[in-house]
Amino acid sequence: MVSRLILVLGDQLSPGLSALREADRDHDVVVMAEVADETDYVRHHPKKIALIFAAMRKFAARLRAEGWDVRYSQLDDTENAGSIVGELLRRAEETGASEVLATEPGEWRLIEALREAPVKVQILSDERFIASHQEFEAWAEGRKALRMEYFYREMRRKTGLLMEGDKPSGGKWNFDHENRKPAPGEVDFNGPMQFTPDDTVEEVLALVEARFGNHFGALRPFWFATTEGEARRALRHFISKALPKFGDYQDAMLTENRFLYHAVISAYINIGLLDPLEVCEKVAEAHAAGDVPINAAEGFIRQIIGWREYMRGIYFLEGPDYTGRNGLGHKRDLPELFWGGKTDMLCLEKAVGQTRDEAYAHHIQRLMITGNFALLAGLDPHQVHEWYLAVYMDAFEWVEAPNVIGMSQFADGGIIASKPYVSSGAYINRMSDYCKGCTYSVSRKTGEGACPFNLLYWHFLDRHRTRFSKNARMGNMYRTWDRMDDDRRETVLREAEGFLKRLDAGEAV
Ligand code: FAD
Ligand code: DLZ
Ligand code: SF4
Repeated sequence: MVSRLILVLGDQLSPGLSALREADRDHDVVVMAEVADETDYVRHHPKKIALIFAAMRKFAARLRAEGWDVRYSQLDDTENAGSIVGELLRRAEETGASEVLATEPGEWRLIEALREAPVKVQILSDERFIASHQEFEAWAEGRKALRMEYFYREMRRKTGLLMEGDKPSGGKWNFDHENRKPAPGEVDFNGPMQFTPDDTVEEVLALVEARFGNHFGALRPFWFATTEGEARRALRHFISKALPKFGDYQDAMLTENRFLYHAVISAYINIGLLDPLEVCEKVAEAHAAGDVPINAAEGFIRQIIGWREYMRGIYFLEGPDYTGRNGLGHKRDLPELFWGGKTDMLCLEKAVGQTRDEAYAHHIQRLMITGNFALLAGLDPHQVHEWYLAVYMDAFEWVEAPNVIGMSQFADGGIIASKPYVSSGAYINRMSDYCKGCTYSVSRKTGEGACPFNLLYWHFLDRHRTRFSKNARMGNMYRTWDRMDDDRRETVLREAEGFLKRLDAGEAV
């Protein structure tokens, strides 16, 4: 007699998942399902769907080998109900189970669907994180500003990572000011470890090609890790070959190098193939062994126990309406260039092109190229959010939305960022080699061939003067703008308007 169904979602592929730990292998049945509702709620990149399906199928095989009864539905099964709740109901009828045990999903949408399901569902906490919801709420309680840095220090104390007693290793909590070197001339890292597709992956690739070949994004070559073992090898490769220089070049961008010294493990952590705390422990060990400098180890660990945990905390603290926020009232539709439409802006063309090919772009490309452009141009933050959720292989709403709505688009009114992440072309030129090959001229502020970032930057500041001119961190920017003579300011605004009109008209810009 089957007692309960144990739901395992496509981003819950961890052997230590709370629902599996609570389950009884002899009486409970694991339910895993590839379903149209999950592939279609945004038009996911084909590589992302393939990664999730391949990793799901292999995780199901692993559970079966460990003695679990797994009912797995493939997307093209004729009986497939098309949604997670539909599949649970079908399996309940099939097995006679009357109760479901689930680990909390990473999206309000699915949490609500489970809460409203016409079957009893017990939702357990997702314990694959360092801070529980209650801990984050307690930290946030009564604070005027929820700054990541202070939360991060709590997480350092809690985990003991890079701590000497109650003091941070190296005498400082944060080595960020050592992590802003511009793009290096040469990169002595060949990129993330790549894996040749086996039969399971090939089967999934054929399915995804047939069903989702018309989604934005290249499916092949497909080289991602799809098991815990492969993901661990990819992590070891990163730690030994790239991590020592991760800190120095974290913010750099290069036309011919898509990965620089980045780990490319976010998707593996987010779907459960790697455990975030274990990843950080391995990094701390490499530092203790003298193989990795403190600025790299601290910079990396901060991203995971700081930013990643903090983003999740904000998502669950702020509630289901977070993705609808639009604090700056931006309404412009996402232009075609985000879907690979022609543009002369080389930085954007490269960031979007790489996203199409790899379902990956690193942090500064997401923040200071596509995100910066979207914010300066006043794009509707919800459309921007849906774009990021669709195109990146690591995108799940709990981590994507705070990064996009909060950090990148300032649409949450400043909960996450104390000032908007905006820049003119000068920043992009300093941190990358894009401008050298661009049709636009980064040094031109107005006139024929002037870099659009230069025009839009001032247009943004000018149109949001009431909101930002009192912000202490933006005073210098407004003073520079105010020092320009009237004619120049007028020219900048007129040319920026002209650019936005061409964008709205669907012209290639
Ligand atoms: P590395 O640069 O090597 O960093 C190491 C790890 O730190 C990452 O694997 C990731 O787990 C973690 N990390 C770093 N920065 C962040 C951050 N801001 N938030 C959460 N974790 C972080 N990350 C996602 O996992 N999913 C997303 O959907 C996502 N959307 C983003 C959207 C925008 C607009 C921005 C600015 C950032 C977004 N990020 C997102 C954060 C970050 O860009 C990615 O985690 C990172 O690029 C993943 O590549 P990597 O593994 O090579 O990371
Ligand atoms: C992203 C995704 C996709 C594309 N497909 C599935 C699927 O078919 N079955 C499944 O269980 N999960 C999938 N996922 C991941 C879910 O969308 C994810 O669990 C929720 O968004 C919560 O984070
Ligand atoms: Fe981008 Fe402007 Fe540089 Fe061209 S000149 S690559 S548009 S920042």
